[in-house]
Amino acid sequence: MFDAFTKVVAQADARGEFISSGQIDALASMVAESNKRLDTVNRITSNASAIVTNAARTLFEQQPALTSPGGNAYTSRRMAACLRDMEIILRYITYAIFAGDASVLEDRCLNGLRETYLALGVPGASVAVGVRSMKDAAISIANDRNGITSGDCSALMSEVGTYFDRAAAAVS
Ligand code: PEB
Repeated sequence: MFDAFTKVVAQADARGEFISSGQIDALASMVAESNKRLDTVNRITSNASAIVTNAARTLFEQQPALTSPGGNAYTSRRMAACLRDMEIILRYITYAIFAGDASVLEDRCLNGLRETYLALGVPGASVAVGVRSMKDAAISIANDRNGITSGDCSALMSEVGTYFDRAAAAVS
């Protein structure tokens, strides 16, 4: 598991090189902008249950077969497993945003997830729809301009988007 700093160290060491000035500049700007990152993690974390519930509701409206008899979210046991899975994925995404690196998400959540869903008979493409719906909600909450010092969050929001995209791609 890496963060943005240890990733740079591991890459430099693999090449037997010192850390370059370009890498230092990139990390220095990440530190300078870190309040935005922590606020983003805080906003997504404190709205996690609404993000999960709304995304699940949207998914089940779009794919009613999931909650009908025989569907993968039919019975409260499967429904609970589904909501739990979406929450797990969102939680690992908040870790990746915090660390500024996707490795925690890749290694501890997405690695083998497609195969797990295949084995369980859970439709990965439907999970991906749920993840994309969480992406839209999380970014609109994190990027809400109300009541904050206004600044440019476009780079950070696109970084956040990439973690959701990775999760969706990993299961679909
Ligand atoms: C992954 N999900 C399920 C299981 C596992 C995971 C390992 C099997 C064991 C169990 O039921 O608890 N666990 C989960 C995860 C990590 C982990 C992400 C990462 C660290 O450890 N059903 C739907 C939707 C979708 C869904 C499409 C969006 O209709 C999910 C939610 N996951 C779902 C369902 C089950 C499941 C299990 C329904 C139960 C399947 C079953 O037992 O029939």
